Amino acid sequence: MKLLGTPASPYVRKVRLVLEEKHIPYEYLLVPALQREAMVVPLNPLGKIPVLVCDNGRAIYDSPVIVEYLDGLVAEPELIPRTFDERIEVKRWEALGDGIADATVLISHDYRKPDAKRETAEWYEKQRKKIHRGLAAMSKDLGDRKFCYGGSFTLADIAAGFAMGYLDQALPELDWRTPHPGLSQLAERLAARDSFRKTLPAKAV
Ligand SMILES: N[C@@H](CCC(=O)N[C@@H](CS)C(=O)NCC(=O)O)C(=O)O
Repeated sequence: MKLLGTPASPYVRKVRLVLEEKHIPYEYLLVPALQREAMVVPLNPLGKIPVLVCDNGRAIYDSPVIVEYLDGLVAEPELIPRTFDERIEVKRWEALGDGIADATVLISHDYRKPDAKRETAEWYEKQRKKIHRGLAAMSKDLGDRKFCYGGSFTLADIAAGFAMGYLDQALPELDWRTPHPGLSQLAERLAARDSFRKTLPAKAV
């Protein structure tokens, strides 16, 4: 199977973390910015990465669907619990991670616009509040436990890990570690895993 993406995309990293944790071999196809439309739109009408292309040509998007597909394709290690309630809880963690990444992407992309085209201070505050509230919910739910959900590593840990990693790279000035020491320790544990080390981008965009 092939994964279309770029190292700068947090959602691509989330999918790569799942591929690495499950030891699924894949070909990583880097999509240059100028070729995004030509390469991605025929596979995903929304024009977004990541896209997973199966060996039979089936294209799967977006990242929550890809992740669910991969977890069903290869049973072990189980990243999304099979039990209904547990599954929903882990997917809620995924929604928190995705939401924090969404707000971070918006801010980080806006930074690169010329001053006259930048969003207002209120807009920035609104996005930052989403990040802070998302982290506060993660922090509360993590408590003093080792894993985000249950007694083992799941997609919930990947969700928290990719979102915190992206925050560190894209908005290094936002100090989330001081108010959330438990999350900070979780981030250190996750960063030491092979999957996180292997997928750490040189630079976030
Ligand atoms: N919800 C999507 C988000 C994917 C996404 O927004 N990807 C960005 C790159 S970080 C993209 O391709 N943006 C191009 C566009 O929106 O046209 C997912 O989880 O896969």
